[in-house]
Amino acid sequence: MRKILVTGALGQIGSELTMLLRKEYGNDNVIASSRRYKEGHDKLMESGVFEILDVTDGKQISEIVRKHKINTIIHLAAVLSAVGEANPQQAWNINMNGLYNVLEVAREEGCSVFTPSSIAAFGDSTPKDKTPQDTIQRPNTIYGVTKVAGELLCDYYFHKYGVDTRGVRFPGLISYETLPGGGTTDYAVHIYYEALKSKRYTCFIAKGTKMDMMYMPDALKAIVQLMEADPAKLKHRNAFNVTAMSFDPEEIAASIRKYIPEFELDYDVDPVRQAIAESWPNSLDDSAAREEWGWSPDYDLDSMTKDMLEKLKVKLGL
Ligand code: VAH
Repeated sequence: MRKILVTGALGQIGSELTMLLRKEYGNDNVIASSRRYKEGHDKLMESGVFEILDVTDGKQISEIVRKHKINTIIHLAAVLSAVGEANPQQAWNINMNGLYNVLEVAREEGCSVFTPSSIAAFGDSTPKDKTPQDTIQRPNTIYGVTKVAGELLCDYYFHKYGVDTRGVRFPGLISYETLPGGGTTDYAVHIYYEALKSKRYTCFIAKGTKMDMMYMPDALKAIVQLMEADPAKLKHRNAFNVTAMSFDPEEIAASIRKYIPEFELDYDVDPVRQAIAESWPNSLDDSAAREEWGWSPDYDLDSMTKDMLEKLKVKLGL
């Protein structure tokens, strides 16, 4: 039986993944953890064990893994792209020392590890359209550097020590439960909130800037599907390209206008996040994930927009 520790469990992915895992594996088999407690996660707190955990302290990870007899670590605690550029040293410390500590405990205690990489692991010299699974990876953000290093470190722990490491390269993730924590793709979440609240949005990413995106239900499905995949079929392990759609701000605005015709979009481009976005792919080739573990998304842009607007109306009491 899986006994799972989720790090970063109060973040955009972790807060929803923890609830899904508790439904699939049993409340008592999923331990949520975060560096500090945050308001607004009552159901998560009430439905199972929550531990305060700073992943930069390997001893804390080891104690929690032993205390709860953990055999699977889903490591989500990380600093994202835009916040990382504002504090590269903190990003390196949390993203790299945190992952190293998780892998060391997994090696000592015999745990499997799932940790996501990102399309941020690609840079300007990477082919931008239908970015291949195996290609040039020279990112110029500290977040991207930690993602490439993380992919290589996870591969190393598999080949050197036999630690069952797995992961995907996530595109921008869109969800309505928990706001994203300081990324470049966050505009694609904020735009839905503003469309409902004020029927207008000022976008910090420029017109025509395409990025890969995915609705959160598909991201959660990818995590569980890869975690449970037959290891004999995995030629890749820690960096599967996965995607569901690719759009620019005008295209998501057009999708919103199918439900809110008067929605208006204008721009106030943030040069830092625009530069990051331009260094990332326009679209990914996710055929390796489809072939090796049956990846296939359920949501496209319009079905995501429909569901996001419906769920946010309830959440915002509109
Ligand atoms: C970010 N949401 O914007 C994250 C993600 C591909 C983007 O890694 O930093």
